[in-house]
Amino acid sequence: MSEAGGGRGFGSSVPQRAPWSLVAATAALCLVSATSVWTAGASPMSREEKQKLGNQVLEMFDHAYGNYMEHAYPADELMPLTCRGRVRGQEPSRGDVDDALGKFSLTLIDSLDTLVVLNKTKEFEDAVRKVLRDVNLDNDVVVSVFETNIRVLGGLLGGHSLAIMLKEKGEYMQWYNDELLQMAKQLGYKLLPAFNTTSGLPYPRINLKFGIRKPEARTGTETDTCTACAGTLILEFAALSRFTGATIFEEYARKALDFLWEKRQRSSNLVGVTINIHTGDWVRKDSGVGAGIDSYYEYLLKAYVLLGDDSFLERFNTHYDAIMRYISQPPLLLDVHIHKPMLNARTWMDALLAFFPGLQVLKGDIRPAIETHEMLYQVIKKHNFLPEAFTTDFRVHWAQHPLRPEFAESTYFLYKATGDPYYLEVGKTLIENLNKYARVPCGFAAMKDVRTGSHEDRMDSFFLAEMFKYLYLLFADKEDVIFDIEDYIFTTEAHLLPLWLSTTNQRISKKNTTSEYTELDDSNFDWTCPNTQILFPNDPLYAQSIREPLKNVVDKSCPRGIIRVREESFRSGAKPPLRARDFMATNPEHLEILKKMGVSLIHLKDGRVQLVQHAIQAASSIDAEDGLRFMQEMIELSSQQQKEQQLPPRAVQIVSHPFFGRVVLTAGPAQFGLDLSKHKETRGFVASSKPYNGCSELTNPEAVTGKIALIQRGQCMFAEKARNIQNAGAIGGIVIDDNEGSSSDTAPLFQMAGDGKDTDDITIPMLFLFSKEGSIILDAIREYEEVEVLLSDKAKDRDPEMENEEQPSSENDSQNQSAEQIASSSQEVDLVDQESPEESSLNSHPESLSPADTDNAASISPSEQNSNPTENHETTSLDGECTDLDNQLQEQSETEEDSNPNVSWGKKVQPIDSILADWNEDIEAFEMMEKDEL
Ligand code: DMJ
Repeated sequence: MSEAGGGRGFGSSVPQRAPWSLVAATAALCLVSATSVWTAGASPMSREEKQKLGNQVLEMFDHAYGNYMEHAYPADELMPLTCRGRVRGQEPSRGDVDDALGKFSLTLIDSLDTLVVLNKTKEFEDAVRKVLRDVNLDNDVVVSVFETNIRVLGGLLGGHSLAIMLKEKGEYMQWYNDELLQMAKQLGYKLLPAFNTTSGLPYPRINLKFGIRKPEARTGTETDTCTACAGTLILEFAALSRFTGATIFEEYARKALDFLWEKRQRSSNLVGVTINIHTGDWVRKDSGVGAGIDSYYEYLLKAYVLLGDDSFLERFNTHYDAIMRYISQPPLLLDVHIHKPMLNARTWMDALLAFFPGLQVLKGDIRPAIETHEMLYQVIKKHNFLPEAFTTDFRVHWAQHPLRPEFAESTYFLYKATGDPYYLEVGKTLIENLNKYARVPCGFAAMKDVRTGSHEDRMDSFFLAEMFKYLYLLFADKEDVIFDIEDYIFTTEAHLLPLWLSTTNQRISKKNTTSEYTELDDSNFDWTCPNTQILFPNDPLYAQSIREPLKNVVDKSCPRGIIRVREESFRSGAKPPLRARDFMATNPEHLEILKKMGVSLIHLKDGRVQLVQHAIQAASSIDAEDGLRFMQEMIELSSQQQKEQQLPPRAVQIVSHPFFGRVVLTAGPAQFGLDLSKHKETRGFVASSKPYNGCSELTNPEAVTGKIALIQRGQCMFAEKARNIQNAGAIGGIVIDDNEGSSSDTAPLFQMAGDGKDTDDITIPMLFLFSKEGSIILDAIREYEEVEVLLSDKAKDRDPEMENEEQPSSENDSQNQSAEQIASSSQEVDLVDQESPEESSLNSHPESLSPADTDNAASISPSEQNSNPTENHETTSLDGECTDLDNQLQEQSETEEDSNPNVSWGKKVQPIDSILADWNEDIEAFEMMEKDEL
């Protein structure tokens, strides 16, 4: 898509403005531009290069937005692999993720203010006209209240904010008469019925046409919502009230926030992930800063900035103090239990927490922001993108990456706060990776698996709302944006709301809750503005000096070695409690410890051993608590290792013109034939076999010889198909599902099993594609005839050279690429090897949980009763490299103890009854947590 008139790219001349102001909003807002402060450190980036990168971002936006408008609009989102619109009801359901889609041209609305930030004013004008002409907010469709608020209401309000700004300038939008605001108001009224609960917390979903109550609504029976879902409304709702004068919206959003505040866990000052909207009971009591809670904290601080109401800042500070005390273990941010905050609830982190360093910048607490951001960047360098979840030792936990913008957001804010050009280099890497791995001919596709580089047919609207804004602004100088960005605050979806709203229509009565706030000691306010010492240390190398010790934190991490343990116990000379990962059922000392903790072993008939905890039988309440944690660790270890046992998917990468490796399909492996994880990849042109089911001798051997044969699933065993195509001379095979419409987006991948006989005779690689992925290849054959693919365990990097590889590859080429591929994936293979079931006895954990009334149970198989060679191996080989981190932890724990004398987790005595009650809730919450999607 070409940039239409009116758009100004980087480097064009616009009237010079005043230099950056120091502070964007009210007194506590610490978002500062320090670009002029920087004098040394990482090499500064020239204006030319920044402009070049800015223009690259513009071109990428055009590619994403242009393809959406051309191939998907008026649908909600673009499906970039099949190059069409995603219309709810017409595609297989993806569960909760689809609740963002309300048949209201979501991507267009979410993109409105991005167009203005990127100086595409003419396109903005066109887009607003399309929204007014085409969008219907009255569809009979059940949508998420949270997503509709942040993306659609926020999108309309952001569009309105910039439309009136442009109108005032006198050139564009002269015809505009608050039409977007009227739509926003209409939508606001549509969302209000969701708040019809005694608590004031909104229902999680609403039917746009029928609301909640009517039978046709098909919603309104839910009992739970996430904290972020109920606590991320105030910016949009208050803006709507203040723009329109209708106070009801701000009142409802405030009421929900007040309720959440009342329900915080009073001793830890933390909130859980999920809450019952009727009773206010916490349903999930784990607490972090990522999925399910993230933007609740964000909105408390930003509500203070936008509305100038001190109570929001006080609440935020109270929560922030708790976060820094319990959740922050720099550079990690690890979930804990709200009522046992020294107890980690997980051994992994989710990608959504990547926004937190950006929020810390706004708060003015730069040091931990730099540390966490650096850790995240190293994870990205390892996997090209931030996987949806990764473990504390930085292995992939959930492998998808839906092009989330949070890390770019934090990078932008950190650059503004420090002026360190390092963050420009980080942004450059993000741009390169997006182009190299996510760009497809029809937009940008989410990563299905960051390890293989395979794609998902999905481009979420937040990619346009947020990613391009933050990347563009990162490289922009003040004159590259046609308005002053510092006059606005970013919502969680990066929509822009003007700060002047703070003094407009303030007719909402504020609840006086100040007396309820926790007394905070002075140290808490060291983190808040104004603290120019921390924000603007005189040393320009400040950020670099904080990053330096963390340089190799990801590569040299000691597997599972950096989770907080009970430091107090160590220092008092007590033995550290038994960790689940160290447990050996053959070690009498361990069995003795188990007994003390109230954990008994039951030998099951099938040879497995079941662990059951009766807290009441523990020697003391502290032992009971240790037992509780041991059981929880055992369950988590078990589920994590079950996950690791699943064979990682393989990749089918289309390498011929016009794909050039940009489309990567997720494929299932086979239990027979060439193992692509151990051997080189196979590259070749594809040809359909005859008969297509491959169940008898092929009648077209000349067509498949030297090629990768396509065969349809069904009618005979996979191994039989493999033999038939191998006999016909094929060098590989792709089985395509015969179940029309199936897709790896909606169905779990599986391995193709052998036929029960010896399959050693099958030497070619075989992969499985669901029907949707298979049809991408079949469509490509129809269109381009010659289609060449690469079968591998990880997609090959798409460097520009691949575009020159239009000639059919010779065997030599293939060998060379193989070497390259093996080299590029060796790190990954090692990692997988380390975790392979053969090497880790705990990998074969058959989890069996029996949350009987007061019992906690987990089962292990006999093979698990030995020591864990993987753990031993990993710990031994990395021992030396863990020293730094261990020291850091030691130092951190000492600091924690100094600054927090009230916390003495090891000594806290909790009555057995309350431990049992907590445990039952924990175990349910834990099971739900594992099931939950981000
Ligand atoms: C966005 O829709 C918003 O930032 C939300 O708060 C959570 N994250 C997604 C994008 O990852």
